[in-house]
Amino acid sequence: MADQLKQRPDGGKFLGFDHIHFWVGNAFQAASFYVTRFGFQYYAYRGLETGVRDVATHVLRNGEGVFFAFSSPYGPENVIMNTHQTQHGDGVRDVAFRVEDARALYDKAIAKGAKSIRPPTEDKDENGSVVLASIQTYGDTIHTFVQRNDYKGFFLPGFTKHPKVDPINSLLPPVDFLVVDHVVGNQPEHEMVPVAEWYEKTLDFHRFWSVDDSILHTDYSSLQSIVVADYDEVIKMPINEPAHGKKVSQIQEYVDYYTGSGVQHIALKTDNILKEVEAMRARGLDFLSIPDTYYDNLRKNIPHMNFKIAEDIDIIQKNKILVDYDDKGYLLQIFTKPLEDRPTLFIEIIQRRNHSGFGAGNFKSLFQSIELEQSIRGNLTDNP
Ligand code: TYF
Ligand code: FE
Repeated sequence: MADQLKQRPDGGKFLGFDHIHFWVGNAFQAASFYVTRFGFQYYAYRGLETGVRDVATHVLRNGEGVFFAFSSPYGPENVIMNTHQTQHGDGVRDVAFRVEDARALYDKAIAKGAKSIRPPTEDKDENGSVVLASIQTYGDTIHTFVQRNDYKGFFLPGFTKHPKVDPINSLLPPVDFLVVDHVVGNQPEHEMVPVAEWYEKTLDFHRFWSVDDSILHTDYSSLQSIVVADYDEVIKMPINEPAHGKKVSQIQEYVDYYTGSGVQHIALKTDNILKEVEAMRARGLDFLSIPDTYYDNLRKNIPHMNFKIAEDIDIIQKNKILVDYDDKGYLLQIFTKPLEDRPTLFIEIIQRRNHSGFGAGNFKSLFQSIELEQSIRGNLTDNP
């Protein structure tokens, strides 16, 4: 938990993750993948048909709390987007935070040394106004502060209601997410601590939790992680780096294929993970596999738990969902395989029952399962 609960920092509250903005090679098709496999709905659009001639953006939503935007350039003129595509492939450009006061947070971050991407602007249309401001974080990733002044339109000024109503969601079982629970950033070796310190310094985040490679290792690869969070702990950002093991760390594999730092996974929170995972499996989404021995161990530990796991363990096992617990509560989590040809971004689904951890008790089994995939890709090679 939080090391220090000092006084509330100035600059106003963080209200949560506003949206995740992906820069991709083909936003039209990437959006369709998240609709089909994850049950997102088309929400907002901006592009040629709305008079925007350089970049197409498709915005999806799931429930009231999860918004994913996908953008692609229409041509070679947008050098920043095209270079991003060449370097990173499809990836997360912007982890946008919903805030009370975008200007105040931006001004404070800049005063503390953050690099500006977009000075504060007030954007308006007939549906109200928002204030947006952006700063650079690790690698080519940015944070936009989104201050919604009771904005009533679709997503942001300049967007229209997405024209597409996809019949696929009425043919397939629904998937319901609540909010983005956390967003994880992978760093090259020796860059985790400076990145965590950047969040402490420029955004007044604090260390929520950390683990070093003595816990986070398998026989082969290892990693370290520091979780930083805002004062209210509505934004949680684990920061990973590879640690030296016998084989190339999964974090190093990410850094090699993403070409540097970037978002490794987005965790989506649900209240009914069994329903959600069965629905996503029916939609053809692939998850990491977990050996049956994991569930043999779990069953042995159940009599010693201080609470009852409400879900049926047979169904948890059938779906390869992971269970972590302490003396007060438990969490259920599962991880997709990478969602692109480059082994970079994946999604976690998480359900919490009085447990605010990240699944440390599962790390060994989880990392063995990730390494199995890494080895199938020919990337679990010896470390020099
Ligand atoms: O967010 C977390 O910390 C957990 C565990 O490469 C995790 O989801 C950490 C590192 C990793 C995969 C999962
Ligand atoms: Fe996670």
